[in-house]
Order: sequence, then C-alpha cells, then structure tokens
Amino acid sequence: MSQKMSGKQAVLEMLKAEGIEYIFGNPGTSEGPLVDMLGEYPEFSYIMALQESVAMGMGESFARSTEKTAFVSLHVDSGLANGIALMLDALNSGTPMVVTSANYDSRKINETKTDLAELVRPVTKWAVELDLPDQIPSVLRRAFNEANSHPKGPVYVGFTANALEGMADMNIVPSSKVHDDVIPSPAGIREASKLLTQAKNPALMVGDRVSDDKALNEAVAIADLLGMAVFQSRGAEVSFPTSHPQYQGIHSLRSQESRESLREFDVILAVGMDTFDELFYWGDVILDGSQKLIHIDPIPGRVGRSEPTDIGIISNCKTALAELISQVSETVDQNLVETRKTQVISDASSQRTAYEDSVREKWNSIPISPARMMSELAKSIPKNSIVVDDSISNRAAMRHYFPANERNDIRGVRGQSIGGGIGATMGTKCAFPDRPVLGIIGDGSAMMTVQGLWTAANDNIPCVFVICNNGMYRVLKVNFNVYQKEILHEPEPAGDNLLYSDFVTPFNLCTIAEGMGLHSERVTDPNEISGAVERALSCGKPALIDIVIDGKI
Ligand SMILES: Cc1ncc(C[n+]2csc(CCOP(=O)(O)OP(=O)(O)O)c2C)c(N)n1
Ligand SMILES: [Mg+2]
Repeated sequence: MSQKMSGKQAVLEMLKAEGIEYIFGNPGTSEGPLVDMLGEYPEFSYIMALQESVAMGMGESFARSTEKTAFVSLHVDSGLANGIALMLDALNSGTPMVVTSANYDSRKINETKTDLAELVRPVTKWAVELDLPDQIPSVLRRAFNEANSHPKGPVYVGFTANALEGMADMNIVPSSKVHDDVIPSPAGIREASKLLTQAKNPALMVGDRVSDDKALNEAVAIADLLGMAVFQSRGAEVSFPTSHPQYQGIHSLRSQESRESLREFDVILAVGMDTFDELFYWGDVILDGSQKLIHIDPIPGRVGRSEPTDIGIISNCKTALAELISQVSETVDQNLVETRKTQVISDASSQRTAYEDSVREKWNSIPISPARMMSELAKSIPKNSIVVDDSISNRAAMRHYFPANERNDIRGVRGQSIGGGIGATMGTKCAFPDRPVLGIIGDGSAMMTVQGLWTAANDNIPCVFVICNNGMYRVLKVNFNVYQKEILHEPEPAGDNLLYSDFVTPFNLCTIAEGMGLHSERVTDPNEISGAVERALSCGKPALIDIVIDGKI
C-alpha cells in the first residue's frame, strides 16, 4: 500500500484523500515548494488572501458552512502570528480547521528558527511540527481527526524544509469517519424529564451545538411540548427558528434586567452551549438557588464547567432531546402547558412590539437608523440568501429584521476578534456558490481586513459586502456604558465621549472597493437600499454597499 514520494507530495496527496477542495492561504518563501507543486493538483482551488486574517476568516466560515474541516496554509512564523486572532476564535467556537505552514531547515536551530508549534499552542487544540517526511501522512490523519472530534477546533501542523523535501515510503490514508452521536444516560434523561414536567415555568436556551447536531426540530418540539420560552445563546449558528412565536431572541447578561429575567424561570434547560458565556464578569454563579439547571452538551468537560448544574448530560443534542420528548410527553400536564404557552407567546410578541416602537421615531431619519437599514435590507434580499452577521453593535437590529429559520440562513461571526466578516462572507460564498451571500459588516471590522476585498475580485467570489458605516467603533462606547453602569454602578455612563472611538478622518470604502475591482455604491437614503442590493446582486462580480447610518447611542 505504501508509495515512495516526497514530503510535499504527501501533504497534497493527504489533502486530496481528505477531500479538500479549497486551500485558503498566504504563501511565503518556505511554502514555495508546496505552492509550486499545486500545478499538478487541479482539484484544489488555492484562494490567495493578502492578509492571514482573511484566509482564517474564510476557512472558518467555509468549515461551518460545509460542516467539514477546512484547510488553511499560512507562512512560517510571521504569517502564522497574523492568523492567531481568528485561530483563537475558531478554538472558542469549536470550528474544525487544519492550519499549516512550512518552517526553515531544521539545521538552522541555532539561528532564528521559531518553534512554530509553541507559537500557536495556546490557540489550537493540537499543535505539532514535523522534521521527517514519513511523519506527514499519519500526523495529517491525526490532525484532521483531532480538528473534527469534540471539542472541535483548529489544529496546527508545521513542516520543516527537511520534512517537505525528504523522500520516504508513504501510506496515504485519510482520517476516519467517527460516529460521535453519543447516546444520553437513561438515568439523566429520567431525572431531567421529571424536573421539566414538575416545573412551573421552565425555559429553553440553545447554543451552536444544537445546530451542529441538527436538532432544531427537536428543540422546537420540546419547546412546544412544554410551552417554554426559548432563548438563543451567543453563537455562530441558527439554533432555533426565529419566527417561532415562543422565541425570545439572543439572551444577553448585559443589563440587570436581562440577568434577572432568567430568575423568572424555575428550571432552565440549556442545550448545546457553554453556560453562560459573556464578555464581562457577572459573578461566578449566574442563576440563583431557586432555579434548577439542566445542561445537555456533546462535549465532555463542558457540562457543569462554570455554572453550578443540577443535572448534566453528555450527549448528542438531537438524541438527548428526542429522548426527553418521548419521556416528557407521557407525563406532561397539557392544561398547565397551554396557559404557560399563551403567556410566553404574549411576552415574545410584546418584546418585538416594544423594539419596533423604540425605533419608530427615527424611522425616516438621515443618517439612516440601523433598524431602518436592516429592515430595508431584509426586505430586499432574495429568500434563499445567506447573511453573514458581523454587524457588531447593530446586531440587535440585524437579528430583529432578518428571519432565520434554518442553519445557514444566518452565519454569525462569533468570536471576540474584529476583521472576521470579510473573510467569512467569502468563505460562505465558496461553500454556497448558488445562493446569494451578503455580509453585514461594521466599518471598523471591515477596515481591519479590507484587503480581503481584493481576494473577492481576484478569485471572482461574487458576494456582497454591506457596510454599516457609522464612522466609529460604536460598540466600544456601548460596552463602556455597560461597564460603567452595570459593573461600576456609575449613575451617568460616559460611553458617548469615549476617546479614540470615532474615525475623525473619514475613509471611503466605496473608492477602496472600486480600487480593488469591485462594484460599489454608497447609500445615504433608506429608500435607495433595495435598488442598491438589486444592482449588487446582479452585477456579476463582488460588490460593496456602503450604508451611512446613525451611530448615536
Ligand atoms: C483584532 C481586534 N482588535 C480590536 C478589537 C477591539 N474591538 C472590538 S469591537 C471594535 C470596534 C468595531 O467597530 P465596527 O466594526 O465599526 O462596529 P460598530 O461598533 O461601529 O458597530 C473594536 C476595535 C477586537 N475585538 N479585535
Ligand atoms: Mg462602526
């Protein structure tokens, strides 16, 4: 079965065996031998990014979109270091990626040769550097296995020049198909269904792994069966249909009101998420003693990791919810459920109305209000569109107006790093070439990786970048207000005046985009949005729509 070949050929043969179609990358001298050989492998599309965050952003959203491990090729130490911000995000969001780079000759150990694995160890699930050619197949096999098994995440493999140029007998065998749909403990399900049927007012909170485990239908079924209020936790995926009448939106802990709102419930069923993941420190325990927490998640070690948990179940989300549904349906009190459901539906509807009332006053204003922008965009895009959400401080408006009923209707840029949206929009388009893909991106985030627009033109990736042009890092002001008000308890937060948050010298993203070969339009009137979207989607090349919006907080 073995075959004699060079290390560099073994890398490409392994990628082929793994079914890799796209290589998102930025090359350097040390990667030259690999890049040179790509001419012999027409099955790969090498998408060149001019900055590593663009390649990482593409890889991350491509992996999430295709539900397969993505491959990213970066350059030695400097390139790899540039990729770290989004590598960390991929680690936190559990996105399977294999990232590689080539290193110098291992005999340069006394000179400036960096230990590349050491460089990225804290931001990867596994990081290793190889010196011998015949390590390549087995290590890449493990790398793909590690990346795509729980906890999923980025894996790094570095190859020294010696590993790439050396010859050896190689066994080209791809990683294994692993069945990881773990069945829940029957005792756990019994206890959880007892708690849920006895609850007066239970709530459901769902996270990305509900979507990853294809458990949306089961999440809807359990919510219906028990008449529960449903929240989505912060994440990259659609884990519950937003048009469901019991859906209450993305839960945040940022205001006292929203933290206390969880206390209305006596049992919280958290599925496929980390409990409870937020930017600020709100105490080591979020719920109070009067509530019970049931936590179901496929990743061992996540259940009960931070929040005290009454019943923890390690399981595939779909299987656990199906089991819960079958047990709960035998014992549930239908009258109680109906009364509860009526209340939950009415609460959800009042919240939506309250939001719409709060944005009515500025509906026709110029600069355009974020709510109006999102409403016009949502009305203008074709039904099968995919929207990439990097809308930063305009996320609440964005999520209010864009319905998302299935995985891939909206893909969130989930991490802490800005600059993900441009790459994510292109990565999603590569995965779904037949669906319109629009990225809704903050102007600050767009500027962080603005050279990514060139990649869209260079590789003809016809997606649409919609810029929320408020001329500032608005979220820094918003967050500073939260910090002063909720953490420091200051009566008059001063986020509005936060230094260095405004783009005092304006930049013109339209001319930047045109300079890189995109179609572009600037929009200042809300009535022009739908026409601009139509033109962007039909121009036959990537396009940018720069929408000037109000940034007041
Ligand atoms: C790589 C990186 N650098 C800096 C930050 C800090 N940061 C978080 S959000 C943000 C501003 C985002 O601004 P923009 O995209 O314009 O969205 P807006 O807040 O205006 O809605 C910054 C600078 C970060 N998260 N990541
Ligand atoms: Mg901004």
